[in-house]
Amino acid sequence: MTSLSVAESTHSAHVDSFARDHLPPRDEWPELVFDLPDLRYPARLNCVGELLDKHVARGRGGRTALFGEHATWTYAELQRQVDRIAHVLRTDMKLVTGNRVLLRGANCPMMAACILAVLKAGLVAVPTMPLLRARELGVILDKAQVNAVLCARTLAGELEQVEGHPPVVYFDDPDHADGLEVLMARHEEAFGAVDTAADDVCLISFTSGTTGIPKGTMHFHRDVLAICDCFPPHTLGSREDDIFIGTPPLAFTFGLGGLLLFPLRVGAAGVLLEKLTPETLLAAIQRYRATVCFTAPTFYRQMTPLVPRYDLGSLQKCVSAGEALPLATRDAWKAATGIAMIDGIGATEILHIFISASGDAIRPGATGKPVPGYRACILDADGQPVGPGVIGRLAVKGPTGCRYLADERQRQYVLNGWNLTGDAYEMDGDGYFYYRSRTDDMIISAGYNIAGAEVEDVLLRHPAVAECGVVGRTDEERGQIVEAHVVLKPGIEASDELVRALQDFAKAHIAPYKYPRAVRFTDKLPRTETGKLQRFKLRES
Ligand code: 3UK
Repeated sequence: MTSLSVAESTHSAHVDSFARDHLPPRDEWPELVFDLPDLRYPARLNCVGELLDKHVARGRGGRTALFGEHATWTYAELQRQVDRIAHVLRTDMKLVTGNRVLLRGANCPMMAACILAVLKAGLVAVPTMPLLRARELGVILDKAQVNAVLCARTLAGELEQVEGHPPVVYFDDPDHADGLEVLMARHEEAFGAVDTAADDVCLISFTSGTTGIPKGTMHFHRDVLAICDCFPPHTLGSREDDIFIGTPPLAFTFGLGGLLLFPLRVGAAGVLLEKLTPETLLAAIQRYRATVCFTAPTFYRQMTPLVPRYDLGSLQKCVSAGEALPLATRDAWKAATGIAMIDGIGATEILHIFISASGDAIRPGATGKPVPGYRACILDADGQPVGPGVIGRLAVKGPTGCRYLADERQRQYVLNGWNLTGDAYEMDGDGYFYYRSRTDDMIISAGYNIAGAEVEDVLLRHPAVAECGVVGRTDEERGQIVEAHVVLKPGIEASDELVRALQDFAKAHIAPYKYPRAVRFTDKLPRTETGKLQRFKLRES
């Protein structure tokens, strides 16, 4: 039997076939399943047509789409900005379909408009984290063979240090004759969404991986809509009168989905804020009357004691993702706000959340069940499915999945059609999924398997503890010992007595062999820009 090559399978709109040519071979892709009727998209599809133009065409152009610190745009205004940027990309910058455009900016309406314009113009967006340094940008520019850059003027520094970087147009730069705002002003006419194939690549998202060389994950126009049609309607229950707010950067798919794509899909509004602290996020929820919040567990922990100072009456739903949500954090947030958090595990490779639960379906300690549209199971070391009560490797499939840009690690992430996220999980008899640890972070001490997250959850319940990270430290006698790195609450002094108190507290609440034999106090835990604890740094410290 002959099979069509990837390039022949659909009629790509891409003149520059780089992205398509660098997809992994078809037999290394995960199996894609389209279990819901809503996931059957037409063969020709430009996601921006659905997310933006459709609302304007249906007479909803006057509704607010984006709130920002310096601009608030209705759907019609956002469309006008997007169309002008698309003209600049295609006419002034002479880009052809399939070209890659690197994007660099803090969360703000203009950054959002740039991303949408790249997609609408049939180009491929490569969004990057604002904090990346020249060396890291260089790797991405090279790996994705980037053709042009749209960059916020304030973030010019690191980019300009990259030798031989592609042409850049700066935004938030209204006084500069070559700035994006001046170029945009010359284009008044509408820009029709390029007639892309549903499986044309539109986004290369680099993993926020805590170690190793970043991996570019490639996603299609239909993937962008698929994530909007799984978690938001089925778990979150998003509606057109929702106002979405939160912290993750638009360059992190958690933020791209939660703050831009999900609101646009239902005609709701997103609030995009540049520099957020626990105080400013709470103040912004109050000010914008936000209804849905997306952030990481550590941010919820930091906001919890401050909640009584703000009017959060508008807030209805709180989504936590990026790392495991300790039960202690869930309970404290519920006590402070009355809101039961929606925990959800997502991954850059899969684009967004695939296991979660909300409302009455929440089971304490579990992440939840597969989001409608996704399937999940637990595999053992040989790739065989295991039943309830056995810890193994989390395996997922759905309408989206891992396709690395030219990367050998594709074969590690995909096994027999399943995406292996690198997480150790356990299922119960009712099909709920419980996070245990990253596969390579399981602590093995004197023959016992110990999940750091469980020890962290206990320590977080102690009144002296603000933050903690638990890792395995090499030990001659036991192989590894459990070591806790603890940040104390303000005003609490570290002492040997406190070490013993924390150890006794752990022994009293979980099996005593899991208690932290070593406790180290620190001012701050090392975290990525996406809120993930960098355990390897704790182990090295
Ligand atoms: C971990 C979680 C336990 C887990 C992400 C929502 O985090 C996202 O993507 P990344 O590629 O990291 C993926 C890994 O992060 N993780 C994320 N959420 C949870 N672990 N409980 C959770 N709720 O190790 C996973 O494999 O940075 C999250 C939406 C989009 C995303 N990209």
